[in-house]
Amino acid sequence: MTLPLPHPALSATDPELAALVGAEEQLQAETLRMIPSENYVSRAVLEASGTVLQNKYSEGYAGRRYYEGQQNIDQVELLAIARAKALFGVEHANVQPYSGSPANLAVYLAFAEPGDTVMGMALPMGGHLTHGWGVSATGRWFRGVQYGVRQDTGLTDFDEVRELALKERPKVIFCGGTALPRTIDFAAFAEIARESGAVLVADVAHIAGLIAGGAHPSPVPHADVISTTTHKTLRGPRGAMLMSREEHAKAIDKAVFPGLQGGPHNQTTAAIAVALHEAAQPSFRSYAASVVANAKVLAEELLARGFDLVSGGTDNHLILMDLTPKNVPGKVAAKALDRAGIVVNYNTVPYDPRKPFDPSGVRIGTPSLTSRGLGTEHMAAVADWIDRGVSAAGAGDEEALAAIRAEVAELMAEYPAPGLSA
Ligand code: DSN
Repeated sequence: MTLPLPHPALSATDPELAALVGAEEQLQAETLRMIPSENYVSRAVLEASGTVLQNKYSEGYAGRRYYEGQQNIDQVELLAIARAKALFGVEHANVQPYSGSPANLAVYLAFAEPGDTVMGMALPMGGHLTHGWGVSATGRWFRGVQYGVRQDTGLTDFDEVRELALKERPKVIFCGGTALPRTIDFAAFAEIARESGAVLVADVAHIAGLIAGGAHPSPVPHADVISTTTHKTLRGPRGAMLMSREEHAKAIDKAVFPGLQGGPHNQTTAAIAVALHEAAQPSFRSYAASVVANAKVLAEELLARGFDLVSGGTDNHLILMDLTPKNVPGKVAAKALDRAGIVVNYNTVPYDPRKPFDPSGVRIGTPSLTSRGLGTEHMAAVADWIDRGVSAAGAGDEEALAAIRAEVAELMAEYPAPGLSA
């Protein structure tokens, strides 16, 4: 399939917008996309999210809606729920949250009152805004207490987590985050949550696809609630799900609707159902294993080139690099790599002396490149490009960046992206 993809109605009605979509297709096709929370969805997922399901209001749940005409919508939502339950082995699934932040807000609404103490990993340590960080509503409306990682190992300090939980007695403890390169020990968090009387929420947004594909341990049966987006390693549309034991089903459903949201985005629910179907296929297990294998080899290749990796490497899809020893700030490196056709994001590293908008680190990951079919044999080249790109960033060498961009585009042309190819 040649790019841009045909969008005949859009091109006829709004050529200006169609041109932007076409340019984005081109950009996604010719660059090496390494933001660990991004991916490529299949044509099937894209098609499902662009259907007339868009036209329907469906406040409520299947069989209990506030609008008529739900004959098909109920089936769509029930299908998505059944597939989520089967794939993750959970008793209850709510597929209506609009995205990860609303999903997490619904959890607070279900289990805490304003002013209650809640606990999660601090954002600069690898947590998420919605895990009680100060600038987020969750840190303003609740009393957020935050744990981190050890400075010497970059790993969760469970003694600190336990001590804090027993001292502060939070209503809710979140585990998981956005910049965690290591396996999450759900059992250890569950023990602490039990001891301190908290509800344990596993936010597995980053690793949901790895869990579904058997490449990361499951939070079932340790966590009371599992929160996830659907568009990262799970390779679905931009959306979210909350899963739990049956005992929490009512509280969660009530919190999502009518507690927090209005009508579910039915076109997204349909696309989630498709993604869950895809994730249940044997090929998805190979995909998940390859994401991790690629990340591990890439980490080794980067270490061999003198990069400092938080925690010394990775167990999953994500690598967090501290560029301090390279004398290049994370933002400078990320912007230069972008010009070189390698799309990453600048990121704080634990105990970062620099500011979040100008931090020391860069966060990279392998979900997207693995979706295109790149394997461990390509990771030396990827590490080389990153190494040359970071050096060029430090030296202000635009020619070197342009040369990398051409090499990247050449390889990408050989590995068409799902959704952008036939
Ligand atoms: N924005 C997501 C990420 O990049 O990890 C988290 O919400």
